Amino acid sequence: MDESRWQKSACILCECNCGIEVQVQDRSLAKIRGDKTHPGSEGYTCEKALRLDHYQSRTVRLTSPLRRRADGTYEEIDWDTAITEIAARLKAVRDTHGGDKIFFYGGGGQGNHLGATYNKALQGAVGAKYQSNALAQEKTGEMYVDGRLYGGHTKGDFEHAEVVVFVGKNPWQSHSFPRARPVLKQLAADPERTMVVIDPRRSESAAMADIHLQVRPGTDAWCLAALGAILVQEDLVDHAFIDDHTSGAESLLAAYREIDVTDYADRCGVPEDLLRETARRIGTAKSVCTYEDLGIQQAPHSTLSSYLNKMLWILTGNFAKPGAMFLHSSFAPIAGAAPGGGGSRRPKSAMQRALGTATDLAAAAAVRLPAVLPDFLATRLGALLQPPVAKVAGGGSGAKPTGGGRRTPVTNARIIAGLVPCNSIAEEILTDHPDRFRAMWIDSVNPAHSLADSESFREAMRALDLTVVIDIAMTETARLADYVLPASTQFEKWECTFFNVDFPRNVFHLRAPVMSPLPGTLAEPEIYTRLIRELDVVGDSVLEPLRRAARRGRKQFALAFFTAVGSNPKLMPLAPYLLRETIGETLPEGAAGTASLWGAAQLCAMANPKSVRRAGFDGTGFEPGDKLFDTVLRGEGVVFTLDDYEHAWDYVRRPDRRFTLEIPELLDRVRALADEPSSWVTEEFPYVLSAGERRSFTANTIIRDPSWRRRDHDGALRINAADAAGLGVGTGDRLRVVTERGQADAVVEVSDMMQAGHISLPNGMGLDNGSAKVTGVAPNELTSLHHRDFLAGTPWHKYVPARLERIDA
Ligand SMILES: Nc1nc2c(c(=O)[nH]1)N[C@H]1C(S)=C(S)[C@@H](COP(=O)(O)OP(=O)(O)OC[C@H]3O[C@@H](n4cnc5c(=O)[nH]c(N)nc54)[C@H](O)[C@@H]3O)O[C@H]1N2
Ligand SMILES: Nc1nc2c(c(=O)[nH]1)N[C@H]1C(S)=C(S)[C@@H](COP(=O)(O)OP(=O)(O)OC[C@H]3O[C@@H](n4cnc5c(=O)[nH]c(N)nc54)[C@H](O)[C@@H]3O)O[C@H]1N2
Ligand code: SF4
Ligand SMILES: [Mo]
Repeated sequence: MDESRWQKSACILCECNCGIEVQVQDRSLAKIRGDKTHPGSEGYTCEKALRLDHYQSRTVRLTSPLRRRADGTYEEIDWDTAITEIAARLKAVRDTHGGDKIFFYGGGGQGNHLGATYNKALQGAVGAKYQSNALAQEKTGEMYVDGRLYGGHTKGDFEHAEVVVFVGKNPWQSHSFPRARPVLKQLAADPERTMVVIDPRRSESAAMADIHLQVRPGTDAWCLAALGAILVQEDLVDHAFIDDHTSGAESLLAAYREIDVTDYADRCGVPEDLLRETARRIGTAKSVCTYEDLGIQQAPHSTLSSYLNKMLWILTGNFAKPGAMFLHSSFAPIAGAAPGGGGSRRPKSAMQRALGTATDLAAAAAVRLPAVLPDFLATRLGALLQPPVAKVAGGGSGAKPTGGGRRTPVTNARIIAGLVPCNSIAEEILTDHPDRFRAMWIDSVNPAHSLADSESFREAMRALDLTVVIDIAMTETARLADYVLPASTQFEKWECTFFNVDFPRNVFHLRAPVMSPLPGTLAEPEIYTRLIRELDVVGDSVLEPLRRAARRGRKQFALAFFTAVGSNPKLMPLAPYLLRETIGETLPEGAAGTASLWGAAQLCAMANPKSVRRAGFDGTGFEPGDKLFDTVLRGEGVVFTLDDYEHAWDYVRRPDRRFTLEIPELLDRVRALADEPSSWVTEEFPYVLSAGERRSFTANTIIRDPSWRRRDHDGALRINAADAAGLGVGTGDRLRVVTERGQADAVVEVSDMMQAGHISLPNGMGLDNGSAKVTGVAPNELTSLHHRDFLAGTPWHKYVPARLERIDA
């Protein structure tokens, strides 16, 4: 490999995955720049991408599978031994307790989802039924609301909106949409446009905003309810939109009419006049979009706040037009379907097309399709065709409005989007209940650091019969596992993410490796493939005909593949593995692991035929999917769907394409706000600690080398000047933070960002990198499991009651 050339890749530090170009020298990323040809990021990166070599070559890497000894130390074992032993132990758990007792956590981080497709296949191979990942401690409340309202994920057109509302979101630091900083700067500079930020803290974004609603921590529900109430009471709602595009508005509007705006303004600490000015601006703008994030999703009333936030743009008709909100396509699901399920017109017609395609091809090839194929395509394949958050929570025709859905086996917690609430995981394990989980499979995540109440999680891991971690480093979680499997980094293998959430152009980027794998490591697709082979769940009688078809050509393969899984639905969960073992063998050297994306590309083309065709992938039958797959294999960012603004309606998963506004269990909560307390601190713990703020040098726990941070090296505890003076401390001093669950010492930064009574610590700190030295506070040593949302079970990381103590005493 010519190492001085620029190679295309992407940043892996947040879900934007900005396109980058790198030069490699001696296995390090010697030069990094933004990729101007990338259709999403267009050359943009933030300062963090330029420090990616701290991930690639300054992480103390794992280079051999490790097995835990009885005394808690680890010994190196070879890959064959690891695969054989782990497969045997998985089988033992499955045969003794049932495959559903093997719990899967993670599967991908901010940059690596390719392995997750094979992780799903392993779940299928052992008969697992329960899984989760970080989305179930942030996004499941919003997913629930999205599922009930319209059955899809929404995003905003921030580049063109006249009014943008950020709710508990600091995009200057955390990004989450392409080219966030230039977009924010333009918004702030344009006198015709208004930026609203709802945040108790004067964040970088709040400081740029035209309107900053500086709520008291945790009181967003009152703030958002008051904004909606003003829209309704001052008649700023879009009646035509409500009449034409929604159902169930009456009870919602009635609830808003009853709200005492003056009282709610008082409760959230924002002047009533400012709330009225904001609501009027929202109610009269040509276009409005909103972005909600952790500030409400990890705070009291989070699911309710998501509902109230969405009403701001729905009541004002801000959907499917420039500058407004939209639903979008997805290349592949990032989470599963969940309780309820809306009647969906699009997937069904997509299935009919798929069936038509298969039938035509069968006729051409003079093959008889199995009789079960129509049924299969209408049911099983349909589930796969759903976008990430479709069918999240009922609504639509035939679905129970309560969104009953699946529950966890021990604590009966609600499973949303197929994910067990993160705060329930330890509780599902630390019990005598016969249905408790017995084994845990952990990949590309660090739950012993990222889940609330780290001590409970550590106990849970120790209580299990088998724990396996796949990671590149010996993390806080890996150190508790029975087996640790070393992965190649995201620059040493083919990778991609399914964070493809844009509109009207949606971008998918499959990245090629920029260097060879570190000896001893394997890419996840290879790890899973070896394990599934060892589990021996698919015989050669299935694989051989598919291999032969793959050698004959893509069309023949497509037909054989869909026919095989159609006639034997048990093969469906194993589809990524089948593809890897068959069509994977026809792909360029080292790229066999991308085979699952052939299936994803086919399903994407079937689910979004017009949009995929508009993006340039045309033809009949399986051709569009094949073309899409071949194009992504070039290793560049690819626009895979192209829409017009009004096409956003096509993504609404409802037979009548109407939004279902009434969510009874949340409406009850809206009404209850009038009489509820709006503060949860106590005399013993009088401060609100936000445990896990995004700063210029935080990136979850992806970079372990502390020297990557150019600022805020210690991860300071931010505190308001009056509070600091009261405690007699200044910047650089240390304070002890004490919560009901733990305590930690932190370096103080007196900051005018903070309001009195509110303190904050950054996320992703408290890691070591192979030595005992740890920098900063690991936030979840301070958080508890029981502080969580009533409906989604999402944690209150942003609202941890705490007290501060001087250390010198
Ligand atoms: N630099 C950087 N960027 C990242 C990441 C990272 O680690 N570092 N992580 C990525 C990930 S995984 C995610 S999920 C996103 C998260 O992105 P954000 O949600 O934007 O990140 P946070 O800083 O955790 O929280 C946002 C804001 O919520 C505010 N907040 C605290 N309490 C409340 C409250 O009660 N009400 C309101 N309205 N606001 C409150 C905080 O002051 C903060 O400014 O960032 C992504 N981007
Ligand atoms: N208190 C508090 N807790 C929080 C948050 C908060 O704000 N406050 N934020 C929450 C949020 S929003 C999120 S998203 C989570 C994030 O927390 P997690 O979901 O646990 O994810 P990461 O911290 O990103 O961990 C990524 C892991 O993947 C490993 N890794 C990197 N590359 C590869 C690879 O190619 N293959 C494999 N197998 N592994 C790899 C890294 O070494 C690291 O161990 O944290 C959550 N926890
Ligand atoms: S951290 Fe996020 S915004 Fe910054 S370069 Fe990486 S992907 Fe882009
Ligand atoms: Mo996140």
